[in-house]
Amino acid sequence: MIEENQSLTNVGSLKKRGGIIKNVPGPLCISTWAHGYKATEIAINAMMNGKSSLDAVEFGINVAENDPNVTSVGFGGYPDAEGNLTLDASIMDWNGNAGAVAFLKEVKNPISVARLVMEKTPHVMLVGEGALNFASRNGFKRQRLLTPKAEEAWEEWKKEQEMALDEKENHDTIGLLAIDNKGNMSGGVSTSGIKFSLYGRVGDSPIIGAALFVDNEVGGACSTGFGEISMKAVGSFLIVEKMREGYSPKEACKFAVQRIKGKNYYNNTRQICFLAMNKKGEVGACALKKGFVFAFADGQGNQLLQGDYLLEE
Ligand code: SD4
Repeated sequence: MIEENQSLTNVGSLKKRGGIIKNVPGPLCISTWAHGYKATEIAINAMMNGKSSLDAVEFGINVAENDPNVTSVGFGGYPDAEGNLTLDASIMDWNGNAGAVAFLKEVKNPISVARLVMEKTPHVMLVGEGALNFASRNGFKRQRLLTPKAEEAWEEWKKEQEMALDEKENHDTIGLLAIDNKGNMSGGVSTSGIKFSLYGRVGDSPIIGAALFVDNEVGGACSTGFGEISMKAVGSFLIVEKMREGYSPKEACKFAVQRIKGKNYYNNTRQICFLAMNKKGEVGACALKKGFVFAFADGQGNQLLQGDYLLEE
């Protein structure tokens, strides 16, 4: 396993590579940001050992959720403006099944709860206290998730109160898409949301079609960044539908970001990033602004790549 800093200096460019093509079937996965590297490592190993893409998505995302240094996911996530840490997640499998939780407190692994919602209930989403009760009934431990580091950052922010919403250094929601040995695709997203946002705010991550969409006939997409943008544009669904029309994952992500840029949400100051993979194993990524990296892993290894982007700043 390589350190995050080390992997960042090794980052390659998807643009230079012109996209990656892998002949499926065969395990393959992609995940957002530098911490996606550890997640894809776990996910690819699981699939190499015969696990399904759904297991791979859950296990990979659990890695980021359990890591206190990933401050936008699970344990160690930064809280909202009132100091509450609430978590959102969604998951989809190759049969079009979907599960999600939003505004979940005190449970470290929202992606696993989302999976349970998908598998054990007729519903797609549980929120807040209901989601917490459901998780508790199903054996998930309730625990304090706010770390001293996150609490200190919140205290600091309260003192400053410079901005109502502070998205600096806060882009590390995890999204992961995987294809297993059988050629089945699954995807998942997990986050603690935009730090210091209004109490009660839920972003795109638990919204099927916004931060996540998988159609096993076509492919899948996920988003990270300022979730309100992806919610307004229904970004991941849009990308999968463009791939259905014949766009490559890279072209489809770019199409979505171009549309978003044209809408000029928030004067195009806030970052939004999309990652997609089709059934052929082609991969693409595009962000509004520079800086989006993602991990790509197959049977041959794991690498960090740079996504395309439309704006330098
Ligand atoms: C949200 N999309 O809650 C998430 C935040 C995020 O990287 O992706 N940060 O809006």
